[in-house]
Amino acid sequence: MIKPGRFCFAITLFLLATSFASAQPRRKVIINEDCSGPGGSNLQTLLVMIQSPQVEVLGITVVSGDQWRDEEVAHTLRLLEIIGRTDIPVVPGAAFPLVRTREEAQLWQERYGKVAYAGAWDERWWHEPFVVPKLPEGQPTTKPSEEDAAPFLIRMVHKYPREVTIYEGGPMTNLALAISLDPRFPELVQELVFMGGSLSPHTNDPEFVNNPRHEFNFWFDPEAAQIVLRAPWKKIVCTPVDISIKTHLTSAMIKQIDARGTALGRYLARFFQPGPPFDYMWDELAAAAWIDPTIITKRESRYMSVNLNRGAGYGDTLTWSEKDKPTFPAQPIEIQMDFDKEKFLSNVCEPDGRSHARHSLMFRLLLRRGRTLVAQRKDKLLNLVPFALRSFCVFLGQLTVELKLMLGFRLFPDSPVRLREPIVRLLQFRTNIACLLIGSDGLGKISSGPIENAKLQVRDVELRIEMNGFVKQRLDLR
Ligand SMILES: [Ca+2]
Repeated sequence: MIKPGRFCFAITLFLLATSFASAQPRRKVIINEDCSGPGGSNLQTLLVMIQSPQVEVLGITVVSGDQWRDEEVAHTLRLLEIIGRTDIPVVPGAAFPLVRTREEAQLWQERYGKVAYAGAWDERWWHEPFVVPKLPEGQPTTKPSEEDAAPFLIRMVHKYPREVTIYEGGPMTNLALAISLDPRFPELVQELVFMGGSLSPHTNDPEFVNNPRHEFNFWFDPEAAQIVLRAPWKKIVCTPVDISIKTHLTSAMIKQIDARGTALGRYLARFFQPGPPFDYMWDELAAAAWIDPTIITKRESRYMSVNLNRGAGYGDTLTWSEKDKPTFPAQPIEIQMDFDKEKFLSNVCEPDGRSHARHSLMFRLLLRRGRTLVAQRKDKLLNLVPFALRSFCVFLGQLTVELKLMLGFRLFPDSPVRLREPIVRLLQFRTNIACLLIGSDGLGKISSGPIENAKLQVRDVELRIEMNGFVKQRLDLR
């Protein structure tokens, strides 16, 4: 039984935590990403950014790359539902590269050799561009933004001139389009941070061993990369293949994440694919290094471009030093070459055996769920409400299972109610424990009393609350 006093105390704690979190201005970022999923480097990068208390994600602009855009948009929407951050706009961008096509890329491979990985074009999982296969993590009910990525990017940097970082983790098509529409776009951006390019990675990975200058994001849309790299950004930071392939998300780490028992932990564990090339933390590293630059231990400055000749090197990374650079307009790029593995990835155990008392940056960012939910909108008070309610419901969800053992619970399966009623009732009778189970029909059922098997009952449903039309939170209990 939850005592009213304890409930109010919990709410007060949430409010206090919230006010501290919003005391410092957060760094604004737009994440441009080829959001393939479920799980994996692209979506884990969204988590790294969204869950950092120092970061305000203005939006996620999606581009075809690892998968087709529409499928990526669906995976992104679903992930935001799982972590309760549907307030972040998901903005669809380019469905196709500027010039290169799948057919051309196939002919190119017949002539110059097969690439190890071709993203959305890859015949191993090929489907038509606008088909969205059934999502194993569940279909999203939220919708993407009606605005296109390029106008969104331009609008945001005019709204917050020189305050917004553009994080680029995929092919650069959306950025090239934004630059073409508004040549002032790069000047208005604080800095460009991107994962892409390859210099001389030390690896036996078949994707790079014979082609060290080949990298997928550049290869998929070389012309877009060229447009972006020669634009007048204030600062450019590059995370190339060279450093990315030194990162591995291990099964042991996933086990620790899963052990937290959260919906997000379960999601990450369920869709984790061990071993190269799936376990490289390509894009997470670029994001984490922007959040905490001290994890980078070695940097180099180079000039960078892309090979646009339609020969064997089409799409390859070109770099020069200050002394030998060509005469075309270019600017030095900060290239990350090595990082502090301990700080980035390793969890540190306490000497007394309490495991994982101090977690790595990556572990904390992947699992820092629910701490940065608020202060995104002008009316902060309204934002406090879903934060508190959501945290309460997380508590409630856990409590339901625990109470099964201590007191016992029972569902009333024949009493469907509309979404609004249970939560209003919950607020009116704060001492009552209620669990709202929502089926795909949008109807909810209140539970109370003994329950035979809570785990089975809640496995395929989600907890969702709605009040007066403006408070909506959902929690996936799978
Ligand atoms: Ca990516």
